[in-house]
Amino acid sequence: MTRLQPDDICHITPSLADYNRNLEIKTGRSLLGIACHACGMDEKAFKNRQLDKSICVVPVTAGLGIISRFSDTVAAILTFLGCRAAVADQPDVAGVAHAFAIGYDALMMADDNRFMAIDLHARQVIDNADATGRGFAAALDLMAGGIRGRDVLVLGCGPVGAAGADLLASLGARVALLDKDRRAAEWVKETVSGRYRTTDITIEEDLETALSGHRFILEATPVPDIITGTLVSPDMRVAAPGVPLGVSAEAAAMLGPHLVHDTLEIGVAVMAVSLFCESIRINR
Ligand code: 2YH
Repeated sequence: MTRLQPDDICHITPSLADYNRNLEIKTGRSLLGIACHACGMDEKAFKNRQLDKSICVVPVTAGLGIISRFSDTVAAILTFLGCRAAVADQPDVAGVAHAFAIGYDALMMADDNRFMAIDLHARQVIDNADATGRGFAAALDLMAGGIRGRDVLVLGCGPVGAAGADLLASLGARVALLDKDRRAAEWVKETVSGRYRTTDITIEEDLETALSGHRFILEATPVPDIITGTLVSPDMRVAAPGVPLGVSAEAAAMLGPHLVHDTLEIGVAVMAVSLFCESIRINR
């Protein structure tokens, strides 16, 4: 798993409004709209109910330690979405205790391996990798104008790609999987096929061949630049949650508005909406 670097995230807070506008141009929906779409949630209903919720972001010193601006940036994204969010004034256990004592509704915290949101009322846990996969799959569905019945290629069958493949299959896409470890692709195929009782999940063997046969791509590998300019076609739509970006600079320029990529925003937005969806369900 890629550990985020300060350079991956330092641009996020000052450019949230621009990023949001760009998402609207690319997908027709805002950051919150994409997150609601990933959760099968009506955006208006969500907006009306979420405003009284508070989230505490707790810095974590374990492992390789604090990433400069990580917690601030997560809190800024949550605030941008309309949540009441703040960073705990102490890290680790003291920060968790502070969040309980103050009465926050949820926590967000990350170490080197996992980034989780924890609902302190409903005891629900949301994983960032799962949320990120679902969020970018939702963005791809929107860019495609509906993915039902279409062929989608998922590159990378780790937790992000697996979650993306799952949502795409649930939306009725025919999903082709490619991973350098064929067993990872087989596992996702088996799991998703079983869940949705579909025979529309296949495995590809070769990147070039797979890309030449697909317009809609979920790029969820941690490998930089695997989609080069020569592999891009003018009608492609690419959602790329992978860090570092798996699309070369030349390919990204060719794709222009048909590429969605970020390092934190969509994943955090889907985590927030997932938390509050569950609260809405439970409070009914
Ligand atoms: O970057 C990471 C992990 N690779 C998980 C990311 C999941 N997409 N973690 C961030 C660590 C943050 C640090 N402990 C802090 O500043 O609190």
